[in-house]
Amino acid sequence: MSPNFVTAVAVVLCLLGSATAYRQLMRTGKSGPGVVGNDCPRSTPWPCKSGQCLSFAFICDGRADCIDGYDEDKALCTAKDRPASIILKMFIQRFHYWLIPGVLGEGSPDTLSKLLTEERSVDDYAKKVNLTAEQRNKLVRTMEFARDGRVLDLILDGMPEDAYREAYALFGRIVDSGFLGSEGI
Ligand SMILES: [Ca+2]
Repeated sequence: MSPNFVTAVAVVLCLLGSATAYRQLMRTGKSGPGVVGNDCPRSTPWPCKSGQCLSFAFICDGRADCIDGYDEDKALCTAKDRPASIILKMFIQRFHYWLIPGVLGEGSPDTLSKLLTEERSVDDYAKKVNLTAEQRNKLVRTMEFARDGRVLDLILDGMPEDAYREAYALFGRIVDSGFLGSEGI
């Protein structure tokens, strides 16, 4: 199991934990160390805010199963599919001379990593970072090359060789989460 995966799972568990705490608070009017767990059975351990219990398979599967649709909440599902922003931030810091502004645009590693984790699509990201059309296309191309394992094309495009493993894992995962829309297929 890769550290990235473990961190991502930890982030999702935190999000799920805060949803549980929220529901507990709504029901009992109190929270704190004495309040743990939820009333859902083991087979369907995830509590909707609206009170139903779901198995993990129903979270972010594209169909609303909670009455209020919280299992398909955009922020929840984007975070579930993306690398943790702390991992992205370390990657961007390490290779900033390649990535900023050449690939990701202008911004601090902190800001850019958060936007890459949270923005639904490359166009939303491009707007927030004020990318030109040319910069946006370069970002799309870099992510596609990384996802497809085209090392040589990435190097010809300016990638330092030792950035490849992380670029492949991190950008590949962002593309797989639907960041490029129909362009990423
Ligand atoms: Ca669902």
